[in-house]
Amino acid sequence: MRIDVLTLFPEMFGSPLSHSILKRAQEQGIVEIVLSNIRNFATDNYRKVDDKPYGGGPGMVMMPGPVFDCVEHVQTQASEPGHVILLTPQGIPLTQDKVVQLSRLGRLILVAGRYEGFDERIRTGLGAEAVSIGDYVLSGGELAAMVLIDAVVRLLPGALGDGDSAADDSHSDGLLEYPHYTRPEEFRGMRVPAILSGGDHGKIAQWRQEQRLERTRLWRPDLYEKYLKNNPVQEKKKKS
Ligand code: 6GU
Repeated sequence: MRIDVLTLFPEMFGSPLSHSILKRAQEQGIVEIVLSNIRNFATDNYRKVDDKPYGGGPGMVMMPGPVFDCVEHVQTQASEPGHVILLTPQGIPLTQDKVVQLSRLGRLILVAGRYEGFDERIRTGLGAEAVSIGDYVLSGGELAAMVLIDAVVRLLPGALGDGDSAADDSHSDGLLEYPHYTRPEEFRGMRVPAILSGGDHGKIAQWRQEQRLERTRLWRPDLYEKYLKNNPVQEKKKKS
């Protein structure tokens, strides 16, 4: 997969992209991540990329020209035009289902917004999709782009090490993950649940599933309702 990131702050991406799974995936050629500075596509002497909103109101808006030119420039660098995503709090929510869909594409072009937002013609004219990472406001789309990149790249074949698996991640099937324990067996008076060291793998699997249901019900009632709708059998099992 190739991921282009268009941003006014390419330096923000250095550290997250050069550690752990993202670093390894790039070294192994699983993903190529290319950063471009939108300001290099400004056309005036001040390298201006934002301007006042038509109709008035606070803040500044990202101008269409530099973003279009930057997208079109990176599109000349690979055969596929790529799926263009604008990172903005107005976008559709990024969910694990969405991440899985994106991980199946060959090329993503991520545009990180700053200021009050993008001129609307950036979205419509580029056929772009607006994506948000949650219901809170960040100072810009860069951190959101990094979140999206991390979530997508770890799903690419070969990106996770042998010991890791995306299959039983929280959210991969609509429930949160079960609680984990490692040594020591007793820590400051808190013991590992006996069932986990009992060796009965059937009982362990059942306990873990109960824990998943219970913590999802308590902490994410929204996910729990959805899960019960999709898996009506589970409810019966739980009550018995
Ligand atoms: Cl994608 N951008 C900004 N600026 N804030 C956000 C966001 C994106 N997602 C959640 N909050």
